[in-house]
Amino acid sequence: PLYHQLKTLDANSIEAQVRSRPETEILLLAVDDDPLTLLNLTRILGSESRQIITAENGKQALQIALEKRPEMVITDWRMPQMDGLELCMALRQETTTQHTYIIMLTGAEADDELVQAFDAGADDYVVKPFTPKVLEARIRGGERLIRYQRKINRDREVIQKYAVRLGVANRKLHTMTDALTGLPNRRNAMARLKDVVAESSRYGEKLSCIMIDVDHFKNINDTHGHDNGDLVLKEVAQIFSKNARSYDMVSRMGGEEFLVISTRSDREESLQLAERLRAAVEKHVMELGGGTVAQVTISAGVASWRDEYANGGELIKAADDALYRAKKNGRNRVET
Ligand code: GH3
Ligand code: MG
Ligand code: MG
Ligand code: MG
Repeated sequence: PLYHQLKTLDANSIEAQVRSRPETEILLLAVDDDPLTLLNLTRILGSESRQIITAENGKQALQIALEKRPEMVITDWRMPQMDGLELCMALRQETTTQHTYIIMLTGAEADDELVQAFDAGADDYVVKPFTPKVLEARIRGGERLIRYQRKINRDREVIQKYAVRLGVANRKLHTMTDALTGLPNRRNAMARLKDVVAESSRYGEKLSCIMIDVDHFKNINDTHGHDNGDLVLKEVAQIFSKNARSYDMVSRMGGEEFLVISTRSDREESLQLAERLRAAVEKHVMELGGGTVAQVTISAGVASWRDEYANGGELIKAADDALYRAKKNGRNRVET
C-alpha cells in the first residue's frame, strides 16, 4: 500500500531519479589456479563496461570477494586449498556475497557434476575448454540480471527515501492538525499568529482575531451524547471553513473554542466576518445520529491588532475579553 501511495504521489520524480543515475561498470572476479587460463579469461572478458580482478584459488577468491564485492564470479572447479564448489557454497553463506552471480567452469559435461555445481549455488556453467564466444554470451546473460538487480536496489533506495520524507511530512501534519475537525490546532495557530503579528508590527498590515465559543455546549453533550457533541463540533468547523476567506486561518483552540486569524482585515471587516459565521451557525440545522436534529449558536469576540500590543498574546486576550462580554450579554452574539 505504501508503495502504491508513493507511486501515485510522486511517480515522476522517482522515475527521474532512477533514470539520472549513471550505469557504472560491473566488477567481475575470475578464479583459476592455472595462470594461463586466468590470463586468457582476462583477455577474453576485457570490456569497457567491466572491471576484472583475479584470484588463484578459492580461498584467495573468497577473501577478495568479501572485500571487493564483485557482482560476478567466474571460477574454475578444481583448485588447491579451496575448490570451486566450496567457494560457491562459502559465497552463498555470506550476506555480503550471497547474491553474487556465479559461473562455474566445469570439466566434461557430466550431468552429475552440473547438478552438483547448481546445488552448490552456481547460477550458470561453462564447459572447459571454453569457446570465448559462448563464455562471453553467458556473461552477458549474467550481466543482464546484475543490472536488473541494481535497478531494483536503486528503486528501493529511492522509495525508502520517499517513505522517510512522507513519514516526516505526515508526522508534522499530525502534530499541526486537530484530529477531530481536521483544522489547524492551537500550536499551529499560535505559530501562525506569531508570524502575522511580526508582519503587522513591521509593515502595518491589517490583522484581526475572532475568538469563538459554542454556546451551552455542555447541554448538547448532556442532551445528545458526547459523540453527537463531536459531530456538532465537526459541522461547526465546516461552517467556519466554508464562510471564511482564503486569508483567514480557522483553527480549533481546544474543546468548543475556535480562533480565526484574519489577515488583511480591520475591526469592521472582522466584525462582519464574525457576524456572518454567527448567522450561518444559527440558521444551520445539525443532523445528528438517530434522526435527531439540533440547533446551536456561537458567541464571538473580535479584536484587531494595535501598535500598543506587545505580542500576539495580547491580541488574543483582547478577543477573549470581547468573547466574555458576548457571553455575558446573552450569547449568540458578537462583541468587540
Ligand atoms: P458557554 O455558553 O458558557 O460556553 O457554556 P458551555 O456549556 O459551552 O461551556 P462549558 O465550558 O461549561 O462546557 C464546555 C463543554 O465542552 C464541556 C466539555 O465536556 C465539552 N467538550 C470539550 N471538548 C469536547 C470535545 O472534543 N467533544 C465533545 N463532545 N465535548 C467536548
Ligand atoms: Mg584447475
Ligand atoms: Mg468554552
Ligand atoms: Mg461554550
